[in-house]
Amino acid sequence: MSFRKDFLWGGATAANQCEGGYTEGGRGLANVDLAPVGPDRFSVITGKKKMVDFDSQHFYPAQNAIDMYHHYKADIALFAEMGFKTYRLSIAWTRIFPLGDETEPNEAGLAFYEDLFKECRKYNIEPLVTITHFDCPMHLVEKYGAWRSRKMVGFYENLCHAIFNRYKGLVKYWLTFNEINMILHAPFMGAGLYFEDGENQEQVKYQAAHHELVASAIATKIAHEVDPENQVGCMLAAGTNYAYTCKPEDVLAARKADRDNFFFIDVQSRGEYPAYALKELKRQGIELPIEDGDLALLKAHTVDFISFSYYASRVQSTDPKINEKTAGNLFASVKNPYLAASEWGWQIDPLGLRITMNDLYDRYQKPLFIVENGLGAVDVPDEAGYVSDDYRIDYLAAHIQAMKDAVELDGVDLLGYTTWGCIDLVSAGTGEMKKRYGFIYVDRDNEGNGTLKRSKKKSFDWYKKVIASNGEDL
Ligand code: BGP
Repeated sequence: MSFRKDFLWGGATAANQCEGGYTEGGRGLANVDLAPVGPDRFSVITGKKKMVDFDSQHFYPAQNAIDMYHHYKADIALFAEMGFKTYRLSIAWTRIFPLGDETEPNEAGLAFYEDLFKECRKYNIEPLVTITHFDCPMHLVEKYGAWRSRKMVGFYENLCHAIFNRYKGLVKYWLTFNEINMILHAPFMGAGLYFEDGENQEQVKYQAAHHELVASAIATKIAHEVDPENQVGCMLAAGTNYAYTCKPEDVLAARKADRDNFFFIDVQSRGEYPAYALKELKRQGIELPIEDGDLALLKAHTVDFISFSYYASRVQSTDPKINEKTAGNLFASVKNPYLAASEWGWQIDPLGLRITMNDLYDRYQKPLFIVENGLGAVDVPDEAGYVSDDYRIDYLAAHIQAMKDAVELDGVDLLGYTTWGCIDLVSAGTGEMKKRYGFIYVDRDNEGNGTLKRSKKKSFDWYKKVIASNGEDL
């Protein structure tokens, strides 16, 4: 036996990618609602293009997504049928505080998630809740410039008070910010940041990062005060960096890329800004807006576990001739000649997961939780509407084997594993429906057409078997 008896098998989603119902129950507008499908999406999510109104030229998938807002009971029943022990989802901030700066929360929003969590509990499914997954109320974006403003810390604190108190006893596992390092790569999606012409973008990003890190420590503090049973995790878009060659310069470049990524988790888990980052920021003339008491707060309220997403490893080279690039969760990387890639160019590297787990466990010595992993692919249903997704099964089986090796052979302490997009949903990076990750097919296309009917793919029964055998039968 390699995995714990209480290993948390499950799947993961995010509110804006699956719920829809974007104006229902008093929900306010969020940044992610305004990221359209098509070429403009990238410039919006990276903060280069300012889009503050919907227009008829674009399609905005988050408006209706897969309408889980109205289907959650049936969807959770399907998760239970697969044997899920946990379901990772996120709370849409704008359902709880539609504008973000109100003093009183919106009861309809609170009631929606209360009901959803009770539905999970009915099947003994432990909710794993991301407090913000790429969402920020648009009102806060426009009025305060989102996370560039210190005021956000207080608004986030209000959100935490409201949800920790209301869901006490229903939710025990919390993640403060999804892929917190995405501030640096997708500033609008990650932290609601738009840039003004000529402003120092790096300064704004690190300023926002400090605010999020302070907010994360406050959330951890409140969570533990409200209920000592609460377990709070940070969440990193992970993926180890390889040196293209053993040339020391390449090795240093790979180490540097890893450290740039660890920056956030070093603060959330060790409670201190790492020396290498302080030096680098100083060299770049970036000032962290540290206020009195911030450093003590960061030190006192570190996370209980380290969660992360893993899709691909990356490669660093200092040789300008090695310039064939590949994608991978918004991180461009040098192409690795030893690896195959998904249709979107994300390199497939199961052993990289074992290496990443070892890197994180060696560095932080805290339990890990893999909260995203999976293969985005175009699924084509046969005439009977069935998807034989053997490619997805192969991908997941290889990654589960690698995580098993990390646990069994390397002694890594792993709490659980939730595959990304356990039910088909809207892609964060492209906004498309055709990039699917699920065990459950949803009849909806890129333009928003379709019956929304749910059907089990081949991987549904496979994952059920994996969970039933606690990962022994792959
Ligand atoms: C992560 C996000 C998810 C998710 C996933 C897959 O970065 O946390 O929200 O979408 O990547 O990415 P994509 O949807 O672009 O395929």
